Amino acid sequence: MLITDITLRRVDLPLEQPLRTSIHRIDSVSCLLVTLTTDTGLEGEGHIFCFGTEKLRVLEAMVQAFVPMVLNRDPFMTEALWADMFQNSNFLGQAGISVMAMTPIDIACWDIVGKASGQNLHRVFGGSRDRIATYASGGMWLAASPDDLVQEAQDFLKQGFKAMKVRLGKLPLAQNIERVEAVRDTIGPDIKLMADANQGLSVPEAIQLARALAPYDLFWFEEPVPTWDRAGHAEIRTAIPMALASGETEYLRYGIRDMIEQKSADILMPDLQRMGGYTEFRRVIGQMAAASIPFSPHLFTEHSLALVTSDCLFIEYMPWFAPLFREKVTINPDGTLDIPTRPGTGFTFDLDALEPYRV
Ligand code: SMN
Ligand code: MG
Repeated sequence: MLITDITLRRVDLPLEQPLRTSIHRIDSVSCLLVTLTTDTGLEGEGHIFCFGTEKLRVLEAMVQAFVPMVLNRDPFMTEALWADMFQNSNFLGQAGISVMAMTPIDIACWDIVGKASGQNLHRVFGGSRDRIATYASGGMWLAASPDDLVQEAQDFLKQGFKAMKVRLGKLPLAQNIERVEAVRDTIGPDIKLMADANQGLSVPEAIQLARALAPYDLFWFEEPVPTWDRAGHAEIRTAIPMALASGETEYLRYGIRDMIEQKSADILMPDLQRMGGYTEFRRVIGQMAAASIPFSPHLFTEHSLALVTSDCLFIEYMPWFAPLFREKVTINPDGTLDIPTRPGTGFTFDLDALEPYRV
């Protein structure tokens, strides 16, 4: 089987209102859709995203730069293609845009592998279960007031979520505490609650805040300080009463290795587009397993379902990418998501519905 064509599409998905975290200002979710065509007629799909269409063109240009090395390749030879794209990125840098651009190509190749075998990739990679716990992440942003947080937490409960994540950040200590308290009081003791500071704190601030949050039984405290401060992560981790989760901003096995070596996190959160796709993410699953560190993939609700192993704690439920696909994920009454059994990733682009959002 050979890849004969590659099609790139840009779509800009609007949000009801701009979102804020400590470090993000998000007006729209801008996605690059990549479709590989093969000489058998099988097609594979993958996507990456950024915030804003200006940067989307940068991602697109990098994917285009890989096209000559993708055409006429066997999509089953994922290791070889990944290694070639990675080596080819050396001069521009083997992280950031280069790695992100490898991602949709790698995912699309695996999508073809799954479709060719008639199996979902979760089974191709070694199936572990048919459902996985999820947590609500599409809300409780930094601009939300405590009253807004109460409302959003109630909405999440109504939708069936048994776990949810609130954003914290560079706010006065009392305000950060008030936010967590408002949510915990709303959801009661049996719902899991996570808090994400999005790198917004200093080490002493993070330790002070996390200790003050002890009464609210956080399942994890996420990304307290900048991602490059791995020693700071480790210092916080040993000083606080709850699990520290981090890793969404790291690249590849090397970033995750450094976090493991420096004991920076109790729970790791690799991000599919910063791992360069399934090929590398699966290596990283091995790394994390060897270190006995459980993981929860960052964002990418649909495409991360294939990566669920016995060490996966949660899939993040972020609704951003749902409009891309014909198939929808639904929350079961027990707060889990079904892992699809449809071939490939199990998700296919809804190109007709996306037509109004093309840029
Ligand atoms: C997050 C990351 C990127 C954009 C928005 C929110 C957040 C998360 O860190 O973990 O969901
Ligand atoms: Mg986060």
